[in-house]
Amino acid sequence: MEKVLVIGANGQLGSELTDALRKKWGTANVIASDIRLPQQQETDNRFEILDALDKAALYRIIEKEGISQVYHLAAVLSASGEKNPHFAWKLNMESLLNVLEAGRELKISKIFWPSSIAIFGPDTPKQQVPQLTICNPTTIYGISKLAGEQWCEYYWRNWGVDVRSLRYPGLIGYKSLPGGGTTDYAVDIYHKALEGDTYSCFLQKGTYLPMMYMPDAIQATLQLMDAPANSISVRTSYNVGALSFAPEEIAAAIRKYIPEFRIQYQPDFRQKIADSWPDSIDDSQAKKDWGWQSSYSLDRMTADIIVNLKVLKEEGHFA
Ligand code: AKB
Repeated sequence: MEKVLVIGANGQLGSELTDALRKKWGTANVIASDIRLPQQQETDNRFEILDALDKAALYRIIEKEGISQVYHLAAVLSASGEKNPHFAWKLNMESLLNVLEAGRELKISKIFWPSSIAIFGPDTPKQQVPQLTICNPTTIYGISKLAGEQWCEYYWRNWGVDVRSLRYPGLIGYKSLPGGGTTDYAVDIYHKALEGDTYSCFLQKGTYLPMMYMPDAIQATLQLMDAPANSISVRTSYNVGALSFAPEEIAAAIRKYIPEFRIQYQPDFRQKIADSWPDSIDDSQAKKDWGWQSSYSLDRMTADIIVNLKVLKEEGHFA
């Protein structure tokens, strides 16, 4: 039985991954942590306040709880990172080094750390980006993720720390609101559609980006973490692909359920970030090594989100 610590558990990915880990390992064996308490919490759920930059506090929790797996999700994303690049670098890098050091010194058996398609830049091929390619990211978030990937491989190679990673595309979930990303429009748009508003999109028509529905992201993460160590040939971070669409295509998918929905385009500074990223990802290595396969099309994801988000909104979530 594993004892799991999730760092950054209140975030969009963190909240859903923590639920999945609780189902897998049992509520008592999963400790969620974040810099502040979650807005809602089940009484049985275990939670610790943890600043990911506080190495001593991190070590205390790991030792007190006998933690064997850490999922380190806390990060400043691409759009927020451009507003405060030095802080983004500090949080993203120092917190990762704290966790890797804990892996080495406290002998944690497995670590998960997310990378991102933000490691790619304008020199990267646009279509079906291979696992190994030119990166040259232009955002501080992308630079920190690319450096982080190298640190992960370094800890594996030199000290055998079993750290595993995925280059997530833009993640789309309906259970919580995203914060600070460039791909966030693909979450906001469903909220606006259900509120009966016109959506003002901060990316322009024709901006294709790699995206993934949250259940696929959770599935990929659990599958990677369950894979035998000798099947993991990539110790930087795996390309994982699922969807690739532009704003007008997600709007058209929504209109199948809400025909009166309208979108308008008002690109801002995030357009430049989106333009520096690829359109689609070649994930054949992940398929070969640990059997990755996505399940959701744009239409299937949209159907699922519209039904479930409508219920959440009627129940007063996000009010
Ligand atoms: C962002 O937009 O910054 C993130 C990412 C692609 O990692 N969603």
